[in-house]
Amino acid sequence: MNDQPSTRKILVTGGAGFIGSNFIHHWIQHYPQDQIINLDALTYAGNLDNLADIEAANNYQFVKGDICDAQLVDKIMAGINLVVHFAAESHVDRSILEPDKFLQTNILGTHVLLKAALKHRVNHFHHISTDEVFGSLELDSTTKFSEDTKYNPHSPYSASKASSDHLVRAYGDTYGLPYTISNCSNNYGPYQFPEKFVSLAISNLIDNKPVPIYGHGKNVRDWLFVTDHCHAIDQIIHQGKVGQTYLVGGLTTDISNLELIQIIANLMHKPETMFEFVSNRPGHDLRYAVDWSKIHQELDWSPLVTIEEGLEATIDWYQANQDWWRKLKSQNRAYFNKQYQER
Ligand code: NAD
Ligand code: TDX
Repeated sequence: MNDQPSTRKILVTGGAGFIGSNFIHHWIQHYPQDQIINLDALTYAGNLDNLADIEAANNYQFVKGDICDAQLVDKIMAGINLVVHFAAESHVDRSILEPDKFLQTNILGTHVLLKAALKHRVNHFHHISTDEVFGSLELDSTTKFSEDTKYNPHSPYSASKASSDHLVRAYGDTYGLPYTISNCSNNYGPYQFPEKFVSLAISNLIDNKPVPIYGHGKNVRDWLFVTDHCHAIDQIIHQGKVGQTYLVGGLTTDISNLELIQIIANLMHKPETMFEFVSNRPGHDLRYAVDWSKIHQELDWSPLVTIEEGLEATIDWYQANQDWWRKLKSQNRAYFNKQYQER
């Protein structure tokens, strides 16, 4: 995008989470001249261990705080050139158990950021969103989500993200805030909290525990390796057009949850049968598929990592970083007990 000084002051929200911490690593490696401020409330999903290697770097600063705290956000926003907004409650299952937090952070928190960005004349606000805002596609169809697909969210999570997308566009259309939005598919990779399907599956299988499969397991997701996502955000920030939305997806074609578990089990040399069917997620979307041709044609971005390569790298990382996820699983035992009725 235009009008950026050579040394940028960048506010990353939610940078202690999964994608945010991968993004900060990416940015510091590629643009060491920039100053990054990471504003993160350190909810259960925020983890400073993810950034331990850069915590003392002089181009990086961590601020513990809530994006809903208007006074704090106003103070931090002064002098910021670029906002990259990841902070959110991100887990669909938790949104079914406790929707209030999702509305608070994802909708109201985004609004606090937008107001402050406008007031301080930030040059560019990039909002990270999800393909889940589009709802569900039919199984066995070839239809994909595109930038023109109508919003039709089904979970409190996706409804709150849809709402935040609308607010970002409203601030662009009404007040002229220079924004871009990306709606991406399911990310996987290092540093993902072990509640999401891939990270839960790998960590369970390391312990020879079965992977819980919701419903019939035929649900389909589009899988995006997290470094491919970080490159896409980078492209949008540098080449994207103000007021545009870009869909970002991976290299998979209609892999069901059951098939994905079989691939993971094979890569880990575990029996393919090491899963168990459990009760379905209420409102469980059947199929997501992302047409990423706009970002490919306009910004020359494509995903590079195949599902096998990405899963291999992810499995290696979870094998080598068992302290990282064991601590999180044990600290969050109450959630896992409630969600999976483990005793
Ligand atoms: P995550 O849950 O791993 O991390 C979220 C981060 O936000 C955490 O560090 C948390 O502490 C922080 N946070 C939460 N509430 C906050 C608040 N009120 N104030 C400040 N910080 C707060 O999430 P993720 O998977 O890294 O997702 C990042 C973004 O990408 C989210 O906006 C999510 O909706 C979106 N997204 C994620 C995926 C995916 O597959 N993970 C896919 C599409 C879109
Ligand atoms: O134990 C499980 N068993 C199971 O069958 C879990 C945790 C999930 N699933 C299924 C549900 C989905 O069909 O696996 C699929 C993927 O589930 P999640 O990892 O929870 O991802 P999803 O619900 O698709 O949402 C994710 O991708 C889009 C992220 O959590 C969101 O933040 C993102 O917007």
